[in-house]
Amino acid sequence: MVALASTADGQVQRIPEFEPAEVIGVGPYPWGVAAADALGKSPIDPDLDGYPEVAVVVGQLNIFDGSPGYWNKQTGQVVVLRNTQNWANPADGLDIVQTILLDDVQPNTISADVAWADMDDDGRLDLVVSATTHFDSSYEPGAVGIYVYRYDENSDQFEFLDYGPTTYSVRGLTIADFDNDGDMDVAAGVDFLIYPADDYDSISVLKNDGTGRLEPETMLELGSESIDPTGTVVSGVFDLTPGGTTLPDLFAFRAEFWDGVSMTNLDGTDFEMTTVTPDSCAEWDIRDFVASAPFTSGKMSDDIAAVTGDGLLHVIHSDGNGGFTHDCWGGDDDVYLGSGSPLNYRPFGITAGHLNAGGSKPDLLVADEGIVFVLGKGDGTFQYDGQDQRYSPDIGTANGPAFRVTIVDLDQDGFGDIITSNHGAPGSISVLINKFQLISIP
Ligand SMILES: [Ca+2]
Ligand SMILES: [Ca+2]
Ligand SMILES: [Ca+2]
Ligand SMILES: [Ca+2]
Repeated sequence: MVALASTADGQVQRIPEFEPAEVIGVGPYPWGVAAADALGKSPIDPDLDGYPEVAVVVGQLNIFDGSPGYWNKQTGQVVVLRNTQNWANPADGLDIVQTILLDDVQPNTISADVAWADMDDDGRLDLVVSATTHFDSSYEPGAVGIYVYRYDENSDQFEFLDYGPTTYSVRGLTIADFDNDGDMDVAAGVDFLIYPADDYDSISVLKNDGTGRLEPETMLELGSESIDPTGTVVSGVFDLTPGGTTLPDLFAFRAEFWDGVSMTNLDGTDFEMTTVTPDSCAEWDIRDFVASAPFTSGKMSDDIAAVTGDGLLHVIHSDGNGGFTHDCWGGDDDVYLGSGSPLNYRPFGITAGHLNAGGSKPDLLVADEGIVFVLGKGDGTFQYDGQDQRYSPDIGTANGPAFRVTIVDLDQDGFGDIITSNHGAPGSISVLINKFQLISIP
């Protein structure tokens, strides 16, 4: 069975369409959102069932209210939603089953991003949360750093396991086994809400001690004394030299210098820094919009996608040796997403995943108040038509702009569905079920 291709407007991939968005209230100012199969479909049937659960951070801090932002004096949370498998009625597909308060160390803590990973190596996914502070000088600051909540099979809930402090408030989170010892480690970028300040352009790496607890932070300096924090960091395979593929590398942009830094992992602790500069036709003023994925089939290393405030989606191509290339002179490496695209200095999200039948061709989804996606062609370029509304599905009445996004197959029909966290009060997530179906060609 193959997907029926459309050739209208010169486009060769069929554009996925979505059921009307289901909006679920989760609490004030949601930030990061992540999905993975972490629970069974009910407490009575707690074994894993293949259907992904959702975790969304409820930050309690309005990131769009300028610096230092508006904090509502509440502790940051993580809300866990169980996948009930009831996708015949998407309103019944997710149930809130736990609300975790990040008050384990200091109640004035703001939760930022979240990821699923089996930290304690028991075969079940745990929650990793980055924590920033409320930036209100009249209150004691929160305990910034990385929090780990492990799945407990007796309670079918997540319980506090560890807190790894970081020097600065952290936001963007990426999980990988950086030292290749079989245990998942954590890297985080500095929250740009800390701006203005100095020398915040670093990445915090916290290794797993083998039990899910975190070793003391290693700070990776991005080679400057920039006043601009790093915001988001991504991991990927950017180094194909012998031994390089077993050590996940890192990449972050430096907004102040309009460039990026490729961090080649040498041994899990030492990283070799390579500055990546765009061609003279481009300026990379990028903070939160970074994703890595194998956009080029057969190349074995990952590429980087990022969005700038002028509405351009940039793709930079790994050379397999820790470096990157970017051709903006007719090389189709940039996609203009159009007006209404992401604004400078505004944090939003980008994610890679599969939205149509091109299983080996990752697509990209961008939060830009609403959402917009582009379809990967598998050669590092993307199919997109800004005039076609199907590329910008409606997120419903969401009480806030789409902020973080994720692509995950919630109903297990083989096609990626969309979840957005909507950064308002009351805040919500929007769930858009993909209607894509394979069509047999006789
Ligand atoms: Ca599940
Ligand atoms: Ca676990
Ligand atoms: Ca490790
Ligand atoms: Ca689906």
